[in-house]
Amino acid sequence: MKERHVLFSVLSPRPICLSESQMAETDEHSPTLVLHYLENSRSHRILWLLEELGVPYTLKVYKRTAVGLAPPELHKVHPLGKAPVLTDGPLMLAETAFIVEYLISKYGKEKFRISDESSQAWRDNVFYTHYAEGSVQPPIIRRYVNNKFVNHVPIFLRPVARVLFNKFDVATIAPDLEKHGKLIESHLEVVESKGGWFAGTGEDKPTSADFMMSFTLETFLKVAPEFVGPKTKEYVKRLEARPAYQRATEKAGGYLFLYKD
Ligand SMILES: N[C@@H](CCC(=O)N[C@@H](CS)C(=O)NCC(=O)O)C(=O)O
Repeated sequence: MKERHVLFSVLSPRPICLSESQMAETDEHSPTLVLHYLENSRSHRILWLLEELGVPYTLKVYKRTAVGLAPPELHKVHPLGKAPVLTDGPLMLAETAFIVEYLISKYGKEKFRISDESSQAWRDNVFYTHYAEGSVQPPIIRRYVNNKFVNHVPIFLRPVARVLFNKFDVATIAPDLEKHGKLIESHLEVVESKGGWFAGTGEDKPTSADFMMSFTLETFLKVAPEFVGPKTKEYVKRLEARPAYQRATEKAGGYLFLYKD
């Protein structure tokens, strides 16, 4: 019996199954990558990765609504209406980390991959790939949303709202962010002599952890620069200086979270 590959589709009630020959066909005729990109968002990780990979893709940029949410058109693309979403032929992929891993595994060849699964580099890469969205992004978003909320409170109530939110921040969000800032800084100190990227492979190559941590650190710097160490700042500058990163920013028509000293 022919081997079958089970592929992922959010919209399909059942997984899509393609045979070997169908897989080859899909690859051959692939015009197929479409990135649904919400402005100033996590989508920037994927745009940067696509530019690094040098694969052809179509970019669809969506503007945020007046209150900063995704527009209704993005809800037509995916049930959650969140970005990024990537389609590759018949496949629809959501969740940044999944998209990053999918792209690197399908299009990365030796680029951006760590083959030795028993190495510390492999473990660090997997850890930071998941840590980005799973652990450090939530307190960053909490502070970002709180700040936004306070600025939308009617002006005469704003001083009170500021005091209340500040109390909450000092008690809960700030200590968390401080711990994350220290962990990241000390890790970047360790990998400094090993290529300087999150996995510390010894080579000058970003891996999935770096694509994931890019938006995370940029937003960290925006909302809590007081907890971001010097090595982390240097790291963000270095990734933003890469030609592929700059092409990504240009194609997106700008990006609000670029790091400014
Ligand atoms: N964990 C998801 C989060 C997706 C997400 O929340 N995306 C934001 C952009 S940064 C979004 O689409 N926000 C618009 C909205 O919620 O309406 C991922 O990593 O893809």
